[in-house]
Amino acid sequence: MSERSPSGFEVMAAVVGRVDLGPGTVLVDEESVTLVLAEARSFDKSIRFRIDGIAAVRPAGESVVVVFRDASTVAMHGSPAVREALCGRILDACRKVPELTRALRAMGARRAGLRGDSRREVKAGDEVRFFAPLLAARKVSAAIHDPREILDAFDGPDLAAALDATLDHFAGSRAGDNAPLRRALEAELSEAAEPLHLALVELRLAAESAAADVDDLAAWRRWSARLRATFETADRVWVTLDAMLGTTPAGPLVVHRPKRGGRFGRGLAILFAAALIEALGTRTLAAQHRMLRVVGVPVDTLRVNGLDVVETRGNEVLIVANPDDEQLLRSRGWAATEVPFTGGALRAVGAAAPVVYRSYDDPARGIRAFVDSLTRANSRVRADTIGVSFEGRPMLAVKIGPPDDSPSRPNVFIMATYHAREWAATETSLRLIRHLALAPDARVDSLVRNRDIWVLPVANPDGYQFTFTTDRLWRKNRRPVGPNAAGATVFGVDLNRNHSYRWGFDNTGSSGSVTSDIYRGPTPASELETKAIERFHADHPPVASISYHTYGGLLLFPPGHVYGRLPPDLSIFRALGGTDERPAVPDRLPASSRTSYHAAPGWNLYTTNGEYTDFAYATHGTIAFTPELTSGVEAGAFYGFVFPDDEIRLEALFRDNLPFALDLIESARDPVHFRSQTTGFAVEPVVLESASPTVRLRAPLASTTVSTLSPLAMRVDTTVPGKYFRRLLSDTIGRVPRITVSTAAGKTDFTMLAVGGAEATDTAWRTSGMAPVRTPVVGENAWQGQAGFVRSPVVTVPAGVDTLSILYWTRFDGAGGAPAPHGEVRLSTNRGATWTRVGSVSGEAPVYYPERTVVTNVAGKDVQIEFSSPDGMRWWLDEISIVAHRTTPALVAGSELRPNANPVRGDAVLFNWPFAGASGEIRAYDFAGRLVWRTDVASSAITLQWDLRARSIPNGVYLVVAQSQGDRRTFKLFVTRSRFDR
Ligand code: 0X9
Ligand code: ZN
Ligand code: CA
Repeated sequence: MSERSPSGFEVMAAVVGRVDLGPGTVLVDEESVTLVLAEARSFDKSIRFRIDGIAAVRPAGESVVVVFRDASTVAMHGSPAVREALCGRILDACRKVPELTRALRAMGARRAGLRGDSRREVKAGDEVRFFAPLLAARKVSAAIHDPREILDAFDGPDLAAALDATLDHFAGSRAGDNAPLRRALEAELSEAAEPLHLALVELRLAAESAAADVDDLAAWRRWSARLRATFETADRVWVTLDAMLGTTPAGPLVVHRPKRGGRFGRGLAILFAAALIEALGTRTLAAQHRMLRVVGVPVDTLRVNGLDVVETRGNEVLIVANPDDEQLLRSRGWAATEVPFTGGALRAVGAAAPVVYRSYDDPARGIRAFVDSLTRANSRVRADTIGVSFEGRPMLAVKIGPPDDSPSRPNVFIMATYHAREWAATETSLRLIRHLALAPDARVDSLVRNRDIWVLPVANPDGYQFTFTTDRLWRKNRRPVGPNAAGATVFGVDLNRNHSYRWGFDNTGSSGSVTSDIYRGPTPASELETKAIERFHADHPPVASISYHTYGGLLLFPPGHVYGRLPPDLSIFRALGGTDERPAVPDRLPASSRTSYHAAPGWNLYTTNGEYTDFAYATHGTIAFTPELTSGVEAGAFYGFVFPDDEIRLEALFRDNLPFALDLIESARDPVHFRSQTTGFAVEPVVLESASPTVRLRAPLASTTVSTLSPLAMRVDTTVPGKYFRRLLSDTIGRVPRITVSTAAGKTDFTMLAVGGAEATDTAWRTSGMAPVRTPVVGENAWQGQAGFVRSPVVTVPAGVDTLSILYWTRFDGAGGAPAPHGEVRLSTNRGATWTRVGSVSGEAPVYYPERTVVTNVAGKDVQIEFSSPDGMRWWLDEISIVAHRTTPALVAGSELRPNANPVRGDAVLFNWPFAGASGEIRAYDFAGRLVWRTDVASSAITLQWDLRARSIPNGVYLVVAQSQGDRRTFKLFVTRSRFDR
C-alpha cells in the first residue's frame, strides 16, 4: 500500500463519455483515479474509477484519454506538463508490481535484525539466500518507471540461474566433499524446486508478451499475475526446502523425501543407486568419435564404405568417425584431418555437468526427472512409456492434452534424438512440451485440446546417455552387434536406418557393416527402440509427425531413398515446409550460414534407407518431417553437432522452430485444406508438375480426367504411395498448347505460354554461359552451365489469369545440405529492366526431376523468366514450360442453394441458382444481420458470383438467402480468406 499522498493534477476540463464536466482536480492513487469537480453539475462532486478497470491510457491532442475495459472513456484536458505527468502517473498505477507475500516480507524483517539462537541464524541465512534474488528484483523494480526495465528486473533466466546456484550451495554446504551425497541432495532439492522453475518459465513467457507491447495493459496484468504466482510458489517451495534441509549444515545428512506421486518413483530410486556407483569412479573410458575432414574422395565412395557423412563442402567431406572408421580410412590411404569444434567447445567426458542440457539418467535434472516433475506440476501432461530400450531405460513419451487417445482427435507424434549426439533436438522437444503444456495463447490451447499429441524427447535413450558419460559424438543405439576386424565387440545400430520400409534398399543409404555408424541392423526393425516406435505408429497412426535431428537447417520430407522422387502429397509438404523464398522456419541464430531452413525431399541432402519419415509416410500416410536444426555454424565458428550449452541460443533455436511445429499440429485436422499463416501457402488441389514431354500432375484421389485436344490416357504413379493425392502420368506427348484437368471439385485449364529446352527450334530463348549439352530429358539437348543464364521470351499473361507455373526438368550438383551453390528462378515484368527472385534450387539432385515455381499477380502482364546460376553451381535445365492456369469450380446442380466452396478462401464464391427457370433475388447477411450483398437473378441464370473484393467483405459467417416467388433457400457460408489472398 502506498503511504504517499495521492497526486493531484489541476485539469481544465474533464469529459466523461460525452458529458463535459468542467475544470477540476484529478487524484491518482494505487487503486483509483478520482475526478474532483470544481462545480458539481448534475453529478456528484467527485467521480472515482478503479485502476484495474483501465484498458488503455493515451495522450490525444490536448487531452489525456483513459479507456476503460467496458469501452467507456474519460478525457481530461490540461497543460502539456499536466498531461504528461497525468499519463505517466496513471500508467505507473496500472503497471503495479505485485506486493511481496507474507513469508517474503517476514524474511525481510528477520534480516533487518532478528537475533536468536545459532540454529535460527543458520536458517535465516539459508532463507536470505533463497529469497534474496526475488527481493532484490522487487526492490529494483520499485525504483524504476520504465516498463521494460521493470520486466528486465525479473528476468526469468537470471532468477532461474540464481535459484540453481542457491540449490547448489545448499547441497554443497550439507554434503561437503562427499560427491555422491552431494548429487543425491542436489537431486532432491531441485526436484522440490521444480514448481518454482516452471513458474519462472511462465513468468518469462508472460514478460515476453508484455515487452512486445508495453502499452498493452492486459498483457501487463497477465505478467503481474504470473509474478504474484511466482512469489507464492517461492513461498511454498521454501517451506518444503526448509523441511528438507534441516538445521545442521555439515552433520549427517537427513533428507526428508517429499512424497512421490509420480509413476517413476521406483525407476528414479534405481537410477539414483546407479549414479552413486558412477560417481564413485568406476567409469571406463572408451575410444571416442571424432569429426574428420576427408578431401578428394567422392562422397558416395565414402558412403558405400559405411562412413557417416555429415556435410559436403566442395571436394571436402565432413564425416564423424569411430575408431574402426579411422582404421578403414588408414587402410585405404585416405587422408583425414580432425575438424575442431570452435563454437560450443566439445565437452570432455567427466567435465563439469552441462548447464542446460539434461542427460537421460541424472536423478536431479535428467529427462526422467524432468518428465516426472512436469507431470506432477501440470495436469495437462501425462507420462507414457512406449517401450524399453536395450539397456532397460523406459522410452518416455509425454502426452499433452486429454489423457486418452480419442478417434475424434487427430494424432500427432513428435520425436527427437534418434541420433545420440543430437542434444539440441531433445532440448527443442522439451521446450515444445513445456510450451504446449503451458498453452500461453488461445491457438495453442485449442490445438492441445483438439489433438492427441505425444512427444518422445529421446528416441535413443541408451545412446543419448552414453554421450553424457563416454563419447560425446556417439550416434547409434548401444546394443552389441558383433566383432570388428580385430575381434572386439562393437555396439550399435543406426535407428534411422533400421525402419522396416525399404530397409537395406542399397548400400549408400545404409550399411551392412556392424562397425559402420550407418549400420542398418541385422533385419528390418530389429531394434527394440525401432520396434517400439513402429508399434506406437500402428497403435496410434499419426496424421503428422516430426523427428528432430541436428544439424543443417533443413526440413526434410519423404522420400529419401531414391534421388529425384517426389511424394504425391507434395502440396501438403510444401504448404507446411515452404520454400527458400517463403520459408517456414527462420534461422535467427547469430551468423548462422542460413537465414532460413531449406525444405526438400530427403534425397536433396543424401539418400537414406530404413529411415523414419519414409517409413511413416509409406506405412501410415503420416505427413512426416525431419527438421535438421540450424546450420552448425556461428559467426565463422563451427559447432556441428555440439550446439552450445547455452540457454539463450537454445531458446532462440526453439523459438525459430515453434511456428512450424504448431502449423504441423494444426494441419493434422485436415491436411488437404490446410493453409499456413507462416509460409502463406495453401495446399493446392490440382498441380501440374510437367507439361512436356509427359503430363505429370498431382490431383485428389477422387476421379480425375485429363485432356489435351482429346482425352489423355493417364496412369497412376505407384513408385511412392501417397495418402491424400495421387500422381498421374501420361506417355510422352511432347509440347501441347493446352491441358485440361477435371476433378470432382472443378476444371483447371492450363495454357502453355512458352516452352523451351535447348532444341534448335527454341530460338526465342536466350542464354549466356549456359550451353546445350547432349544429356537431355527429351530432344537433342538440355541447357547446362555453371554461370550465366537461360532466359525465356517475353510472354503476355492473359487477362483474368492470375497464376503462372514455371515448370522445368532439372538436375544440379550443389552441396547436400548446403545453401550454396544454388540456382535462381527470376521474373521480370518490365522486359528485363529488373528481376525478382521467385524460386531457387540447392543441394543434391544428380538425376532429372520436375521442379516448379509459382508466380501470382501477373494477370495481363508481359513477363519474362530467367534461370541464373550465380555462384558456380553446375545446373542442367530442360523442357522449361511457362504455363498460365485457371480453375473453374464445379457446381452442384439441384434445388438446394450451394456454394462452390465453404469455407471460402478465394476472392469470389459461386452459387448455383436453385430455382431453375424462375427469376428471383439472392442476398447475403453478415452475422449482425446487415445486408452485405444483393442481386436480382434472371430466369436464365445458372450460377451467380459474389465478388468478395467488391465491398471488401471481411472474414466471418454469412447467411445467404435465395428467394423466388415466395420460395426460399438459405445457406450458412464461412469466409476465411488469409491475408495472403488480398
Ligand atoms: O542421416 C540421417 O539420418 C539424418 N541426418 S543426420 O545428420 N541427423 O544423421 C537425415 C535423414 C533424412 N533423410 C534423408 N536424407 N534421406
Ligand atoms: Zn540425426
Ligand atoms: Ca531438350
